[in-house]
Amino acid sequence: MQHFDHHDTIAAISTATGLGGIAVLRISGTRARDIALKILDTEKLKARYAQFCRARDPQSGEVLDNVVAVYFQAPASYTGEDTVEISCHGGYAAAPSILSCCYDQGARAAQPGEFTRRAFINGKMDLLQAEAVADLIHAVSDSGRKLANRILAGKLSDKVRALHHELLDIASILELELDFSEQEIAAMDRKDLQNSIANAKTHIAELAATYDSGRILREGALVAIAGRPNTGKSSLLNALLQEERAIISPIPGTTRDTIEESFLHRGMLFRLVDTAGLRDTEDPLERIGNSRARRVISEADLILLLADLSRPDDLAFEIQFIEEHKKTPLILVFNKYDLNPRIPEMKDIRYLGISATRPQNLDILLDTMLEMLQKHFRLDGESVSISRDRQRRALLLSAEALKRAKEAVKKGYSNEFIALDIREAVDALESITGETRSEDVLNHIFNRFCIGK
Ligand SMILES: Nc1nc2c(ncn2[C@@H]2O[C@H](COP(=O)(O)OP(=O)(O)OP(=O)(O)O)[C@@H](O)[C@H]2O)c(=O)[nH]1
Ligand SMILES: [Mg+2]
Repeated sequence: MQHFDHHDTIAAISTATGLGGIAVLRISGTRARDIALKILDTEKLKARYAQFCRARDPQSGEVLDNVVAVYFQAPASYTGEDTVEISCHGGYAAAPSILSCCYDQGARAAQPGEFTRRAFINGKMDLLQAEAVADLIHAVSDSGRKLANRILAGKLSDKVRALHHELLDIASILELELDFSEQEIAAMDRKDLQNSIANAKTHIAELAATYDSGRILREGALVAIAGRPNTGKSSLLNALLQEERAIISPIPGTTRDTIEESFLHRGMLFRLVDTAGLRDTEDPLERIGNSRARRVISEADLILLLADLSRPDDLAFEIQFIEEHKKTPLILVFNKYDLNPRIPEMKDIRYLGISATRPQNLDILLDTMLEMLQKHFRLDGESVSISRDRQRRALLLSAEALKRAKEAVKKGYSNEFIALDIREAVDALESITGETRSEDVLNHIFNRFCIGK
């Protein structure tokens, strides 16, 4: 278990290690300005002004670099504390030499995420927003960036707060009834109470159900390319990636392993997985490949089921497959359109003809993929989804407690009893925004941050 002394002044290089034009070093805490003034050969560090000056080793007097320093006076800084940001030259030498002087002058090395942790502790942001900071840094797609920005702007916090209010209303009614005897106040109709609790539970469960969309926006959609051997799955992967990633051959059963590659289309990340062709086989390696394929297919957010237009007659396998995977969005992709442009008529299923090798209709395929994911997971540009398992678990815990509360009302239990469950539901919601917090949870969240953030 880590212990943080929040009174220490901390320092770290906030930019990534490596060659680059500039690096930014951050010092935060009550001594930040003092320490900076010892290193910088300037008398003045006026709040919010960019000060061009030299950084010097106070012990040897050696000039380390020419820098620009900005002083942010508490509480008007990222952390809410006095902070100095020093921009110096990038690369491996300049910033570390200045950082080392900060340590000499009494600053402590910042832990991963410690600046943001302080921002949270000082009320600059709640836990959801702190997590969104990490999400923004880790975002690899426009959709991930947009979601992180919506959460940073407080849109998810607003939703959780609204749910919190809903529960507090219920709790206050129960308490009011407890405080006054039945003569003084008319008790809320038990049916109404049950309905209020049921409604709150539905709203909480709805937010929990946005987890998949949040995950997709952040980490990308898992798209399984599946189908019988030789239908052109690996060819499609290569065509979309525009590189010879997977081995292609006319021999059925070429691909054994699953091959995953990421691909961006219109700001959305697809995690494309090429899989082994599905068929009954005695070949032990192919059997392993088949079971790996089945696993990816069962986890997929979207399945591209490839069928071969050069042997169009028998679609029994595909029809059976579609039947078995009704829960997952699926596109039936008739490949080798260049060999045979006659696409069979299908019912109740999205389908289209493409050629992986020619290539033809790949743009239409990509847009169809995007559209199906958007529809199924309700990924419109404005939606706010939860994005972490931690958040989902807390919501489910809250919904679970409400379910017990509703049962308790139904069974005619006393208000004290019902209030306990409601309290638990409230606590679970508060843990999401960090109103109630444990060091363990904070360590878990902030340890995943980069140093210097
Ligand atoms: N004419 C034509 N041939 C294609 C097309 N797509 C794939 N092929 C050919 O079909 C054969 C099989 O292609 P693969 O991409 O290896 O098929 P696969 O589905 O990955 O096969 P397995 O890995 O064995 O399951 C190769 O000879 C490809 O060149 C297409 O759109 N048009
Ligand atoms: Mg293959």
